[in-house]
This record gives sequence, structure tokens and C-alpha cells, in this order.
Amino acid sequence: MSLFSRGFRGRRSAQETRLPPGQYLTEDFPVLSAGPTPRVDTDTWVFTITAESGQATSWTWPEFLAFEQEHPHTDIHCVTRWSKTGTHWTGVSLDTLLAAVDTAADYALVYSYGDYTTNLPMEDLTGGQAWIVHEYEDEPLPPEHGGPARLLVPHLYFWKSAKWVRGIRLLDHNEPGFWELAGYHDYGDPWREQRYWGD
Ligand SMILES: Nc1nc2c(c(=O)[nH]1)N[C@H]1C(S)=C(S)[C@@H](COP(=O)(O)O)O[C@H]1N2
Ligand SMILES: [Mo]
Repeated sequence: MSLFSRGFRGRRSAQETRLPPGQYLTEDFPVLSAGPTPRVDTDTWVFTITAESGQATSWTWPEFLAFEQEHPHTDIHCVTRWSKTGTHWTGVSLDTLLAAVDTAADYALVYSYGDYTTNLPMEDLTGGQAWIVHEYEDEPLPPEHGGPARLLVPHLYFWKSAKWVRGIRLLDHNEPGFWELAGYHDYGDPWREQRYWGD
């Protein structure tokens, strides 16, 4: 919600100025997947956070839904240059899940059903910046967009937002994931255009 009542023209230019460099605005929702869409059933879905000690904490689908639900309203930015503004999601903050985990880790490696992985500093998964989401625009998250549940870390390029998320390993060292090993930037800040190695 905007604090200001602006005309249409004013809203348009305000949207354009919040696009990171090199990005264009899209109204549709492109699907970008490195492989086939895995079929993940909520009856067998388990989400596991494994601490650097090796201790694992897991939640079933009903346990996950019982956590406090948040409603992030945010822009998303894909490294292939599309951005989408004002998307609505429903899910559980990583802060909420990590409150149940004994950890002092600095890094995280996120795992998906299927083979996908991606890495993030713990700093970027905490502090109200990351969620495991299961609804998009008030509907169950479609399988092609990562349903039943995906990571949402909107302040980094969207490849960090792992679809069909299965778990997170907390680490005391940085371990690159799928795209990071293939030439994408280790961190991926869209505002600094950190697309590829060396950016
Ligand atoms: N498991 C998994 N997660 C993934 C991907 C993938 O191929 N597999 N692609 C990433 C990339 S590159 C992007 S841009 C977004 C795309 O999400 P979307 O298909 O919902 O737009 O998901 C990210 N998460
Ligand atoms: Mo992407």
C-alpha cells in the first residue's frame, strides 16, 4: 500500500525507478526451471533444516502450515533480466523456522526436491528477508513455480529462491550451489548487477 495517492502516470514512473539496472518489467510470470518439474506430494513433503552440528529438525506439511503465516508483498528480479513488481505470497519466515534450531552457522546451502541447490549467507536468510512460501496471489503455489513450497529471497536474483524446497544445510563455510558452480555470481545482488563470476 502506498502512503501517497498518485496518478497513474506517477505510479508508472515510480515503478520504473525501483527496477534494478539492466532489468525490464514484465506483467506475466515466466517459468524458469533447469529440469523437469518434480511431483511433490504434501502427504509426504518434509522440510528439514540440518545444523552445522549435524542435528536435523524436520517439519511435515501440517506442522509447516501451523506456523505463523506472513504475507510478503515484494518485487522479484530474474538474472535473465525480467522483473515483476508487487507480487504477493504467503508463507513462513525463515526466522520463525530457525528459532527452533540451535545454530551459529554463517552460510546455508538450500536443497530442492530434484537436484537443484543454491547457497546464501545466513545474514540474507534471517532478519525478515526470506520465507518458505506456499501461496502466490492467494492461490496454492503452482507446481511449475515451485509448489508445494519454495524459498523466497526477493532481495537477491530469483535463482536464489529455490523451487520445490526440501531442506537447508547450515554450514560454517560457503559452498556454491547449482548455478553458482556454473558461472553465476556467488551472492547475486540485483542492485549491484552481480549476475556472473567477476561481476
Ligand atoms: N529447484 C529449482 N529452483 C529454481 C530453479 C530451478 O531450476 N530449480 N530456477 C531458478 C531460477 S533461475 C529462477 S529465475 C526462478 C524462477 O522461478 P519461476 O519459474 O517461478 O519464475 O526459480 C529459481 N529456482
Ligand atoms: Mo533465473
